Amino acid sequence: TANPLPKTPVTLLGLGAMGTALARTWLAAGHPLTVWNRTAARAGALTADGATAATTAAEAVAASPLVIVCLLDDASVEAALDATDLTGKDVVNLTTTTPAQARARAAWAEARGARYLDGGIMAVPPMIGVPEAGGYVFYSGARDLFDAHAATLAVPAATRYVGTDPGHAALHDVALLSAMYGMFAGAAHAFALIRKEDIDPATLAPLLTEWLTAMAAPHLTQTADQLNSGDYTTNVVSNLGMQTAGTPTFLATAADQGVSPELLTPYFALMRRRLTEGDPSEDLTGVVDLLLR
Ligand code: FVH
Repeated sequence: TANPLPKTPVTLLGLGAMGTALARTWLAAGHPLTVWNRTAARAGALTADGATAATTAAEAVAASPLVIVCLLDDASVEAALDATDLTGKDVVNLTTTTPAQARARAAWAEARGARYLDGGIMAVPPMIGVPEAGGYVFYSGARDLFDAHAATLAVPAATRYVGTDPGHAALHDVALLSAMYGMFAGAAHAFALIRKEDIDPATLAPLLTEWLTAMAAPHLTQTADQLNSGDYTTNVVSNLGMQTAGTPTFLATAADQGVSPELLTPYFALMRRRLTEGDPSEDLTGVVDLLLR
């Protein structure tokens, strides 16, 4: 049998919960792995499994052509990479940052002679190395870097390349997580509504899951179509006029149940504003435009 191709050596800066999970997958896949962490003791278990621990970030960067960074924030990335020689290196930054920080970091790395790819991890550590868990990583920035290391980058989690703008991985990451928090806010309100009743939260949870799943795809697809066409009118019954007319029922129910409406009222206020300024036969898409003001 032919010898398998040698695996790309990888350097990983950052052995927090996420960095350690990433490291384990590259080690298991047979990649030579050099690790560095500010608190050196966190490398112990990985070196026992075959990783090489560098004593400085500069030494770690020098060890491999591909340098993965997974630190707390952008400031820690600057602190870790500042005294390193990035000439000729492929830097992949999986640290969560803002899109603006990612763009600035790309320019910063490129000015130091590196190719730069930014990543936004859509997974928690237990999902890393577990493809069936559904986690993945958004990547944006240098396409040639992404293509050159596609197989290595796919070891911890599936990959989704979203364009050459290095800020777009972070932007997709924050957009999805923002939508998630909106959903969590609605769910918190729903659980609060039933909390003082003889209703088991465990029976509400699957109902919420089923309902949100059924609502999500049609709503999101319709919103995207309307934003693209500029025509926000809807021929379905639940238009802006009808939905706004229904909001007092939600507020009265919250009051009756002793629940603060504070998670719902900002959205309802935007619906009312759009209704005042717009057309009752619209969908809810006009709220997007109000947020842009
Ligand atoms: N954990 C998660 O669920 C999320 C999932 C989505 C992606 N995030 C982002 O991943 C980055 C790393 O997260 P983490 O979970 O590994 O975070 P921690 O366990 O808190 O480890 C932080 C590491 O950063 C090092 N560090 C902090 N400050 C500095 C600094 N000034 N200079 C150098 N390194 C620094 C820290 O080192 P130490 O405290 O062990 O010495 C850890 O290695 C993050 O952007 C998440 O938002 C994770």
